[in-house]
Amino acid sequence: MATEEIYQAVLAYDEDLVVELVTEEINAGVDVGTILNDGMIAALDVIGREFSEGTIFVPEMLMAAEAVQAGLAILRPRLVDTGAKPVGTVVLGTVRGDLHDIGKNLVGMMLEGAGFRVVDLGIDVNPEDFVGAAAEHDADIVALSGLLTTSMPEMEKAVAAVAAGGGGSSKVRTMVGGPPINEEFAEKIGADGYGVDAPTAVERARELVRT
Ligand code: B12
Repeated sequence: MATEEIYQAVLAYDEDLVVELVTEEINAGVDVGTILNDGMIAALDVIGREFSEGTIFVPEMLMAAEAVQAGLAILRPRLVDTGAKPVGTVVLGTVRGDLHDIGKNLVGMMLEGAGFRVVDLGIDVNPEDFVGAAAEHDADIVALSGLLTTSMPEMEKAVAAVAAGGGGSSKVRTMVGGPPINEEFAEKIGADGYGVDAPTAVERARELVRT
């Protein structure tokens, strides 16, 4: 089964093969969610475990990430082009000190697919830049991603900065996510929403623009 082959290709850091197999799977009509979750994200979880165990190091983790990014680029049009009407604007970014962006990118694609305009500020974003972009783009939501435990205090600072309403953006709501984040933490830092994954991010964003 080719989804299993995609999983193996990520674990083999074979970017070209990932691209080839993802293209094949899409053409064969395989569900995008299956390719994503069972193929690519499942492999990244293994990579994370191997890194924790010390059997692989940062260069290998980076190669696996690049293979997944290449596969995601092929899935992107399927996730984004739904023709949905604009429902709101989301400023999105990974918090200061954190360079991980695969999950953020996925959240961005799914939000776009659900009809949100997404302004992606990238990685390592300062609290002031979230505030500035929210005002500039008249955002409804600022969505913050963080993968490191050291990102958690940065997330708290960014949420506080947005909530303080710098730049006249006091109506802006905040939404947070990433593996070290949970509902309790989101509540503790005063975020308006938390999502465990990209589909939940879309649900939360819809709720936030409705309320
Ligand atoms: C790939 C990877 C890297 C790549 C990142 C490349 C890139 N372009 O992103 C590289 C090699 C650069 C890297 C570097 C490092 N990494 Co790293 N990395 C990973 C790895 C293997 C995968 C992350 C990933 O992309 N997952 C797949 C995506 C789709 O999942 P996700 O990010 O969780 O996103 C989903 C949800 O969380 C949610 N979500 C995410 N964001 C948001 C935002 C909102 C608003 C919402 C609602 C939802 C949401 O939706 C997403 C989609 O479903 C993880 C292990 C793991 N399995 O998570 C380690 C991991 C995160 N890294 C780790 C570490 C330690 C590091 C380094 C410190 C290593 C080092 N010694 O240098 C550096 C840090 C660099 C930095 N300053 O950021 C640790 C973190 C430990 C911790 N608790 O702090 C992990 C967990 C590995 C481990 N087991 O030890 N890493």
